[in-house]
Order: sequence, then structure tokens, then C-alpha cells
Amino acid sequence: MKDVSAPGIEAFKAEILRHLTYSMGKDADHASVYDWRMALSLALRDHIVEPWFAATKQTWDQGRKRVYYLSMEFLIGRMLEDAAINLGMRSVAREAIEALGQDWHAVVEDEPDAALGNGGLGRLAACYMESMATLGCAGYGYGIRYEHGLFRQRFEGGRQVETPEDWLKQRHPWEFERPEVSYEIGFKGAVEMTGGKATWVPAETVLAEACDMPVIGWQGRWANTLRLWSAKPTTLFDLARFNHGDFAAAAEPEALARTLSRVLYPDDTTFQGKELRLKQEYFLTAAALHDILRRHLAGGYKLTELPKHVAIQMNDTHPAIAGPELIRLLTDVHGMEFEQAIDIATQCLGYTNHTLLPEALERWATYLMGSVLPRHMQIIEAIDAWHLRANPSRPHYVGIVKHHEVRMGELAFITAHKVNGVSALHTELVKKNLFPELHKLHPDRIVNQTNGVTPRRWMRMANPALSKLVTANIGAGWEADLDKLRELEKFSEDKDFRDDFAKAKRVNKVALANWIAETQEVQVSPDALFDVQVKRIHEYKRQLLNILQTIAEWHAIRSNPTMEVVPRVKIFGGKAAPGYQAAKEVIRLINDVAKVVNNDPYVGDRLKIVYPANYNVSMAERLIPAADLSEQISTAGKEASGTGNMKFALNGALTIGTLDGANVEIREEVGADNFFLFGLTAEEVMERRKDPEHARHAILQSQVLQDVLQMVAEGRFSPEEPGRYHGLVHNMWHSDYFLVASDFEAYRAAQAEVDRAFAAPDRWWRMAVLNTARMGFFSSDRAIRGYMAEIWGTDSAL
Ligand code: GL9
Repeated sequence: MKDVSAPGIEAFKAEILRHLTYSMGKDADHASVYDWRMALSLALRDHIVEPWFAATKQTWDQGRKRVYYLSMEFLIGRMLEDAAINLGMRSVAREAIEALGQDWHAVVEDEPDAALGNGGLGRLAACYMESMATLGCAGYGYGIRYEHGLFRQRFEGGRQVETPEDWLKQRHPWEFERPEVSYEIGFKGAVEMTGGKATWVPAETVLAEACDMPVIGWQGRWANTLRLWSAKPTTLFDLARFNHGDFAAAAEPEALARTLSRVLYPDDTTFQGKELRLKQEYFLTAAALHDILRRHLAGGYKLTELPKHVAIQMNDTHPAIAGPELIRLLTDVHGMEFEQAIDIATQCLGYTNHTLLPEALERWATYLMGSVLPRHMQIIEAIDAWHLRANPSRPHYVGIVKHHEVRMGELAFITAHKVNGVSALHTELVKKNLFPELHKLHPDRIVNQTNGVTPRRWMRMANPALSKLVTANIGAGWEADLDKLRELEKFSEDKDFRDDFAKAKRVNKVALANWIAETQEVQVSPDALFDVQVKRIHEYKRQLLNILQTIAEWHAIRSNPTMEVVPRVKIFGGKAAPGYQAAKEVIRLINDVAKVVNNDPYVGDRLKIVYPANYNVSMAERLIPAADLSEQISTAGKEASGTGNMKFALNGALTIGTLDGANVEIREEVGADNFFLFGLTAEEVMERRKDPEHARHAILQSQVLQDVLQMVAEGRFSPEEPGRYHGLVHNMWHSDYFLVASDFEAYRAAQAEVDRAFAAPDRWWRMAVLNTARMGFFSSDRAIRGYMAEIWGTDSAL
């Protein structure tokens, strides 16, 4: 799709060369890939600026309500190709750079991933920013410009080793620094009371300095801003100390401040309670709220009109200090009464819950909250007391402050007018298990917004082969109207179309097989079934179930060397939180098993295991379009939604999965016949856990599982250290909280069904086509429309 305003190739070549010369200071003969990438990126960026200005101006002129998406994580990935596609300039950009003698792929792949997030939650924020821009929903993302994003992962002897990530080592061409936009953010100190008026006098201050990244929507019709804050010292340099020769101490204030935006916390689903993390959360939130109020007042509006102009979405509880901070600004700084302030704050705020895992829920010790944010601690207590006054039937064990802890979930719930879960099942569990009492007091507050993914990045950009096929058969336009994919349904019965669909998949599989051969010291055949599980490594996601079944498969082939099997490549990808030992053990086991299986001459091409290190957005873009089978096998009730599950099905992979998160809705949409279901339901899981010996009972019922565990325990995959997995196997027999054993046989049976389906190509590709055809619902455009209508109260500017 070519934008009307896109330049011709010659003109764009000139734009690239101009940037190469005047922005990079290089001539074409001496330019490196990096120089060319920068020149191309800057030339593309120029084309974003006009629609960006126009959108900003229109928002001001129309006095539009703006949406502010507050998130500690934005997992953006690469920007170059995404921007080119949304501008309708990919082919112009490619032809121009090739005419200048450069390799398009080399230039695109020179860009480091912006990895300012851990996983699903951060990637969701990035997809939502893109959809807001596509839909003309005026808004800002607010986040932290981490100097170091998520750590890099390497394997040493099969073990995960973390090294710092360094995306800002090179210049980042997609941002505009805004040193003039900065706010002083305070910490600690004391609260002074004068005439019933509270004033917080912080003991430490840092500056939050803005850095803007434009986010361009599909066809360049609208652009929003992702504003990321960097921490800077308020006093640059202690000159007195410097003059006394104490050079290190002189730089101390600067070093202290900068640690605030230095690194992203790599713990995805465990809460740590560290002071620096609380400071980061407040840093983001306070900077955002200062900016929001400044913009509101600059529009000439009164603070009582805030809910008419401002919607603030809290992405999980990480920015949940927004309620107390907004109330503090309205009362302490602007003199509003407390009850009016809380009313206004609540009308502005929305809270998205992303997990039920108890270990993930943020609960700050009151002594820590009271010391880092003394005034906020008072306000939190006032909110809690106010809520109890307004709801005298509230049970004594319910509330924000309990057992010397501030519960951020309850705080976010009480200060938001809407609370949403991220899949139908998850939302029901939020009502029933997470906030049952608050839900009873506020029955209209909890709503569902099932997650979605942007089809621009996750199909159009990542899967050109399938995109071309789709457009050739149903025409253009599906990218921004994903329900249009339904028109593919009728082709599921068309043998020629199915062949073309399979061919598109094969193109992607060949590309992946080549990349694997180049980078992983393994050869895989594109004729094998590509079975992919990529996501954070976590016990509840059950990579262990997958690898144990893989061992069973290997053992079956070994026991029967002439057995005919459907050849499989088991592909794993994902990082473990650095302190999460159980997850790291699973990583090591997968790598140990891979070493044995891949070098087993009896097995040959029938089974391979590939685990490329450092899974990230770019690797996802490579793996997902090439997958035949998508593993979504979490213990039911644990995965809030999942979004990888959506990307796979959209790209024509079939899902093997449990009734968990959005799997439930995916299965409803694509049809039960086109989904490999197995395993206990969320209710059955709870029932099963009542038997303290559930693991032993399940293992005793499966000879295959017993054999597998025996091999692992004996050291078949770790001959140099036979006892390496004693602990893991012991835990399987005696605890197995995530019910790997209980679901093992059902999973194996579902995998056998997968084999049968794959061995019947007509059946397989019919199912695959129907998956792609029926995934329209999972566009992030649908999700954002839901937020706009049901939570933000905004409409499209387009
Ligand atoms: C998560 C859930 O675990 C996922 O199921 C969900 O799809 C995403 C987005 O809603 O949110 N919650 C959470 O804390 N993470 C999620 O992925 N963790 C990370 O982002 C690593």
C-alpha cells in the first residue's frame, strides 16, 4: 500500500543521502551499515513529523479528551520497518536503499531491539500504542527511558547467563529529546502542617526529563507520542567537593539520580519490594501527572473539568501511586477539598489487572512507603478511611492498608472508575477470587477487555508471504479491519488456496531453518512439524511439561528404531528472571536434553530440539510466522490472557492448549475442531490440589511419565553430573504445584492427535486456514475500541 504523499524512489534516495551527509557526516564510500541505517531511519522519521504535528494540533483545536497510558514497560522492538510499513513506504525505502547498494535485511537487522519490557505486559502496551495511533485515539504513552533494557541471555554449558543490554550505545534515531520539558520529583523528607494544610518537603529530588518517540498509525493518518522519562540530577555537580579534590564524591548526586532510569527490573511475575523499584514507579507516575496537569491547565480548563479531558490508564498496579499523587496535587498544591479530589481522580483513572499470581501482587511495607513517600502514605490512609466510611459494610479484612502493608491492587481498585481483566476467564477470576468483596461493593466497576495484537506488525510486517496471499485473495484493507479475514473461510475448502497457504508457511519455515543452521549448530528440515513454545520461562507456563513429553517421544523412537513418526522440531525460546532458580533449572534441562537428542544417530531428523538464546521481539517476528504448532499449555487459571497465542493463530499455526486465559476465546472463535485442547479446567485444578498426593497418584498412573522421570533422575541427560535433576524430580513426585503430572497423559494424547492431523495435509491446512480466517477478534484495534467506549469515554479523531 503506497501512501499518496510518499516520495518516489529517486527523491527518497536523495533524502537518505542528505541525512548520510549532513546528519551522519559520512560519504557513501565510507558509510557503515550503521550509518546507512541511521540515514534511512532519519529520512523516514521526517515523514512522521507532519502527521504528528497535525494530530497534535487537531487535538488542541478540538479540545479533545486525551488518553494517558502509564506503563513501566513498553516492549517496542525494532522501529524501522514498522514505521516504513505504516507510512506506506516500505517498498520505496527498500528500493531506495538497494539502489544505493545496501542490503535491506542487513540494514533492518542492524537495529537493536528497544527492549523496555519483560514480556506480554510490555508488548501489549506497545501494540496498544500502535492501535491508538491507527484509530485516531488522541493519547500519550508514559514510560521510563531505561538506559539498559531487559538483559541479554546467553547459554554457558546449557545454563542461562545474563549480560547487560545496551540499546543506547548507538544513537537512537526515533526519539526527540526535550530537555525543556522537565519536572522536579521528590522523595523522602517530611510533611509540614500549617493551618490544616499539608506541605511535603522532600529530602531528595531528581529531574525527570522528557524524550519523545512519535508513534505512527496505519497509513500515517494519525500519530501519538510515547514520552519516556530520563532521570537527571537536580544539582549537576558538587563543585565544592570537586575543588577539595574529592572527585568521586563530587559526581555522587548525578550517579544517584541516574540509577532511577538505569535498568528495567527483570522480574516479571514476582514482587520484590525494593526501594529503587518504588522510586522508579513514583518517578514515572509523578512526571506523567505533572505533565498531564500542565497540559490541561495550558488548555485553559479548570481542574474540576479534568475527567472531561483526561483519561489515565494504569497498566497493572505499577503506576498505582497515580491515585494518591493526583489527589495530593489537587489538594495540597491546588487547594481542592479531599472528597472532591478523590471523586475527580477516580473519574480519570482506570486500572488494568494482568495477573492473579499472588507472588506478583504489589504490597509495599508501610514503613517503606512512609519513608520514601511520606505524604502519599497519609493520603493512602485517608483514601482507605474514606472508602470505609462510604462503605460501612466493608468486611474488616478488606482494605488498602493491612498487616503493615499497602496493597496496590486494592488501592488501584478503589481509586479507579473501571477495573479490567484481560480475557473473559481472567476477568471472572478477578471478580471471584481476587477482589470478591470489592466487586460486591462496586458491581459495575470490573469489566473485561480481552487483549489484542497489532496485525500491522504481527502479520503484515512479520509475514510478508502470508500477507501477500491474503491480499491477493480478499484484497487490501484487512490490516485495519481484521474481521475481513473471515472472507478467507470459504477458501478453506479450495485445494489450490490451501496449497498456496502451505507454500507461504514453507517459505517462512525455510527461512527459519536457514537461520537455525547459521546460528544454532543444528540442521532442521522444513518438512518437519515446527512446534514452538516461546514466552518467559515460568513454572506455571509449563515448559517442563513440554520437555518431559519430548523426552517420552525420544524414548519411544529409541525403543523402536524403525518406528514411523511425524518428524518434529521442538523450538523453545524465553528468558528466566535472574533469581528464579526453578525456571533456570528448566532452561538447563531443555538444553541438556537437546544435546543428547540432537546428537543421537538413531533419531536423525525425526526429532530435533532448538533453543536459541536471547528470545526477544525480533526473534518472535522470525519464529511465529514459521510455526506449525503453538504451545499454550499453562496450568488453567494461571495465564491471565496470553498474546503470543493470538500471534501464532493469526499466522496460521494451530494451538495445543489448555482452557486458560484467552485460549478459551481463541478456541471459541476458530472452532473446537481447529484447536487441540487438553488438560484440567481452572475449577478442576482447584479440586485436584485438595489431594495432597495428586502428583504421586498421577505419576503412578502413567508408565511413560515414570520412565521419563527415571531417566532424568538417573542423569541420562547430565552424565557428567548424574544427580543434577534430583531436586526437580523429587519436586515432581512430592509437590508439582502446577500439575504437570496430572496433565501429562492428556497432553501426550493431544500431541498424538496433532501428529495425525499433520500427517493428513488436507485436514491440517483446512484447520490452519480457518485459524487465520477467524482471528479478527484478536486485533488490538478491537481491544482499543473497547477501552475507548467502556473505560476512557473517547472517540476517534479520524
Ligand atoms: C501478563 C500475563 O501473564 C499475560 O497472560 C498477559 O497476556 C499479559 C498482558 O495482559 O500480562 N501479566 C504479567 O505480569 N506479565 C504478562 O505477560 N508478565 C510479563 O509481561 C513478563
